[in-house]
Amino acid sequence: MNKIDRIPDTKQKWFKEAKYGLFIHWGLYSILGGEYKGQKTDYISEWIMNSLDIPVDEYEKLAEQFDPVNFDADKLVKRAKEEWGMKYIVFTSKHHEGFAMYKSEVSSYNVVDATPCHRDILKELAEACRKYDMKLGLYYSQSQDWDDPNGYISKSNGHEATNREEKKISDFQKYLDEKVKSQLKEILTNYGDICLIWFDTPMDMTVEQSQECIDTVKKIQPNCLISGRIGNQLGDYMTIGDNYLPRLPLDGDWEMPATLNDTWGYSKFDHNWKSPEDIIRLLIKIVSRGGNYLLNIGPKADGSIPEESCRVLNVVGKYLKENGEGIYGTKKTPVYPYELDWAEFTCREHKLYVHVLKPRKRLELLNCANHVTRAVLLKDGRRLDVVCDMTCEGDAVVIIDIPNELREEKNYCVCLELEEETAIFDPIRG
Ligand code: H79
Repeated sequence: MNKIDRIPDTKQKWFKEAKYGLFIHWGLYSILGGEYKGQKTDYISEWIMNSLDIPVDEYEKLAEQFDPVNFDADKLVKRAKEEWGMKYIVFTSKHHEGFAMYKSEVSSYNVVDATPCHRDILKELAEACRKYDMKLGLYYSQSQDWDDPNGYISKSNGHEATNREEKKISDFQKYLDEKVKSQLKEILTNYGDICLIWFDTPMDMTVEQSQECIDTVKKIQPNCLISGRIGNQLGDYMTIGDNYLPRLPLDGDWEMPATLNDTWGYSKFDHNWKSPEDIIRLLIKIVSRGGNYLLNIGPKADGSIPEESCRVLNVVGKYLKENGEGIYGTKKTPVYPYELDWAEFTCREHKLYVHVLKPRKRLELLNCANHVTRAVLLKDGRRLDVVCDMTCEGDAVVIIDIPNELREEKNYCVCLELEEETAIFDPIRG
């Protein structure tokens, strides 16, 4: 079978069940917050070095300002786990800018050697993750590196990068051999269990070069997963395009990386925050289509988390606390034949979860042909009246009465216990 046709399967229960992870984009770009010398970037803020063509030696000086006095790894991981309901964290150990957020022996362009704070941020995070039993994955930009003369640099911003010369591909191999593989070894050796390496933007990497990265990872931590963006369809799971939600359920293991506003790194200017309702709906859609939602925060340079992010994540976390049974460990869900604005569905064996996202007096599931033995409100375990019926037109319908005091409420979940193993949605008949 062609690799391309392979259904990605991590064979790892935790990944299949996790459903919700926290992406953290933090680096020197966080200091700029989308603005350099009075010039704002129109693009995602972590790309500012590239988009504004900041010369390497100027950009490197930013490290002298990095002193995150308000970064508290323990508090962040505890929050992610207990308040926000995330099951794993993915942290930028090195983004395209080339700066390592951990103590590297390979390059002194790292957070311990090049900054006044001398703190190994990754170590702090890894210790907190161990303490709270949180899985930790690491973003590592294996191909673009705007600091290393042999790393790729994207020229897709419509103009040639002025601070770099055209490079031969043979030089990329040198960068791969000398920086990437050595740094991968460091992050996989010195920080305990790493659940995945989040490779990104493979550019023109060859099959062999992708495989070399994979071999480097697996030799040290065989259970460490490889993101889809290692390139050449060699990842352990599929990584969907940034902020692109698949319209239909997808077979196999996949993950959608996404932002809360329109940038990954911190930006002073981006106030386009999604609402908690947007995020809850996206989470349920992603989960019902079989994927994991990797949702991003971009800490400020001082290590604090933007207040707006926390506000949204807190509300989503509350939904998960009350209704997590309808999210974690659920399975790809059959496509319900109608577009409803008030409900989304998830499922597991013998259970169909109706996530109610707008106020309703009653839930009518036209064309749902299951025999429902019980309907339970997840947040308090109370039983709701349910009838499996037939409409005047002869279609199957399941009707759940919503008690008076809940009729103005939204964002709750009803579990339907089914005689059948799966949800049965009849096709639309005229
Ligand atoms: O880490 C985040 C992004 O920085 C990274 N992937 C997520 C998880 C990413 N790398 N590349 N891309 C996203 C594609 C980026 C394309 C663009 Fe641009 C960057 C569009 C706007 C800025 C390059 C520069 C193309 C146009 C201008």
